[in-house]
Amino acid sequence: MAAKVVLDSASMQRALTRITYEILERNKGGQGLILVGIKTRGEYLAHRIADRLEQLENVTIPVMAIDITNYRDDVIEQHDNLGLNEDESISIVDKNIVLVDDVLYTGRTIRAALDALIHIGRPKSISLAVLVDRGHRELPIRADFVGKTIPTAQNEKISVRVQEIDGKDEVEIEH
Ligand code: 3GP
Ligand code: 5GP
Ligand code: MG
Repeated sequence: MAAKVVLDSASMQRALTRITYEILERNKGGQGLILVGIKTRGEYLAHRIADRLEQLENVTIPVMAIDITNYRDDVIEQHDNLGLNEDESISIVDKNIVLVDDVLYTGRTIRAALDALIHIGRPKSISLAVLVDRGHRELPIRADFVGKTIPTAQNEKISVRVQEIDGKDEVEIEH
C-alpha cells in the first residue's frame, strides 16, 4: 500500500484555523456556540477549534463528545445509552451546535449524530465541520466547513492522525 501525505502538520493547523474563522463569521462572534466532536478524532479536533475560538474571541466555548455507535443505522439495539458525554450544566436547547468530525464519507455517521443530538434537545441550528471530505455520500448531507476536499476512490483510505493519540498531526491517503 502506497501512502501519500495530503496534509502535513502545518497545513492541518492552517485548515483548523481557517475553519475557526469561518465558524466565527457565520456565528457572529461565537455567542451561544457549542462544539460537539464525534469520537474518536473529531473530539480532539473540536477541542482544537474551541481553543482557537476562545483565544480569538475571549469567550468560553463548551465542547461535548458524542459516540454514535448506538445510533448507527446498522445497529438494531435500543438506544439505552445516548452516547453523549452529558454535562448537566450544558443544554443544547436554542444553541448553535457545530458538529466536528475528522472524515466525511457516506454521511451515515452524521445522520446518527443528528439523531442522538435531537434526542436531548432542540438546538437553534446544527452545522458541520470536517477536516476531510472524501466524497461518496449516500445521504443528502454536506459539510458547512471543510478543511480539505480530497476526491477518493472507494478502495482508498484516508488516515487522520492527531498529536493527542497518534503523536503527530497528519492526513495521509493510502492506495
Ligand atoms: P476515528 O474514530 O478517529 O474517527 O471509525 C473508526 C476509525 O476507523 C476511525 O477513526 C477512522 O479513522 C477509521 N476508518 C477508516 N476508514 C473507515 C471507514 O471507511 N469507516 C469508518 N467508520 N471508519 C474508518
Ligand atoms: P461516514 O459515516 O460519513 O461514511 O463516515 C464517517 C466516519 O467514518 C468518520 O467518523 C470517519 O472517522 C470514518 N471514516 C470513513 N471513511 C474514512 C476514511 O477513509 N478515513 C478515516 N480516517 N475515517 C473514515
Ligand atoms: Mg471519525
